[in-house]
Amino acid sequence: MAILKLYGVPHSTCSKRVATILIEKRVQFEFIVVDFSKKEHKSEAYLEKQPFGQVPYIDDDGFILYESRAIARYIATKYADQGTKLIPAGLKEQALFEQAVSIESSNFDPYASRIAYERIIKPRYGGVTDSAVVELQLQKLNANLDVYDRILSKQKYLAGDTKEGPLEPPPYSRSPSSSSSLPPPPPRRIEDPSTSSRGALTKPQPSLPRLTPAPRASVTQLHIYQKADPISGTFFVDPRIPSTAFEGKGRKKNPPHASFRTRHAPISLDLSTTGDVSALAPKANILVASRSGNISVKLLPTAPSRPRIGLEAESRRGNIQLFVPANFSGVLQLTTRKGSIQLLPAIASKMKVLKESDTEALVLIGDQASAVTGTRDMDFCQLSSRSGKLVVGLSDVDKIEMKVGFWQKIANAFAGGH
Ligand SMILES: N[C@@H](CCC(=O)N[C@@H](CS)C(=O)NCC(=O)O)C(=O)O
Repeated sequence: MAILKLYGVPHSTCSKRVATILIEKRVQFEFIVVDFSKKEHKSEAYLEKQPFGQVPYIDDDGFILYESRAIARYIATKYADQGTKLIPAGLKEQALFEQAVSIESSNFDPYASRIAYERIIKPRYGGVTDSAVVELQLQKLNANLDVYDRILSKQKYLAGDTKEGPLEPPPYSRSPSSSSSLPPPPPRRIEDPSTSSRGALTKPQPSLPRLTPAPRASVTQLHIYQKADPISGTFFVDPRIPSTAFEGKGRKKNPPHASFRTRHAPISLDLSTTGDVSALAPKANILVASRSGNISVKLLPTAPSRPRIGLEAESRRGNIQLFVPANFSGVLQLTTRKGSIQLLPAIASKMKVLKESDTEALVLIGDQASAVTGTRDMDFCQLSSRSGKLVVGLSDVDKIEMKVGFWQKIANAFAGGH
């Protein structure tokens, strides 16, 4: 059977709605980008499939279906026995589920989508936000969110107390890092992160966002920027949803599926991937960047069935340390202009140096046979700092020796130490 094709646009809410369900139900799919700039969605050929000239639609082995909620329902029913259970059994439970679905499409989406259109889509295409429209829609939305709060003060979820329920409205939920000024995310339902697979519905934390260290997708994408607050936590990145980060200005060649950036503050992360290896998105691209903060990344051991990691860590003045697991198989590229490079003993004994100078090192670690077939099946970590120190080690074996600083020496002296 042919792989399901999802025709959509990465930043479109409706496309993300369908992608979210496909991921929750663990259905392999191919995301085919419809080029709005070429008006592909208004072409005769496209209108044959989606007569309203909108995204998304799916082609499931020749079966064409559009309307994102109808697609979501079709996927949830077809794959009822796999992935997250989304539609409850039982007459009354299903009726309450339908009620919640309807609440989203009548009392949330019309307002949120209008605000998103005015504030995000319109300016992107050269238009000007109509703040009177935004104000009015915000008022209506906020009034409805008060009702959400009222419902959720009596029951756990919008559909009742059962865990199965509609996943909306994650597409408009704001990631903790979002710098846009969308209204506060509507769902006030808070789940226990250790049991939840729906982190997008949890209340965002103002700083130090931390996701559960379970290899299940909890938010569709995560892009965190903190000016002065540190970022730390454990994150499993799934590369199957095309990245929407860094569109337009500051566009990156390999847009990251997750990014963690600060201006001055340190970043300390444990990273891994989740989902399955796919020909479409073989690597989970992760960007970790700080202007002057120190960066510390530990890659967690990853099963061969998981996607490879494409890590880019950069700091202008900060130091970067990377620890890789014993089963790491990949290429490391380290570059510095005025800083230094240090490869700790255990990792140094496992690596093959491809290129080395005072300012650059290119090394291969692990299964060297895959290097012959190219780097697609390997991890790739690129570390660069203009004046900071780059240190790479093997997790649990290599140790970084902390130099005792001036103030520490004074403190030790007072404490009777050296
Ligand atoms: N009710 C439809 C709405 C589809 C829709 O509005 N799609 C937007 C993107 S989120 C679109 O294609 N806009 C372009 C247009 O209408 O020309 C669904 O849920 O699929």
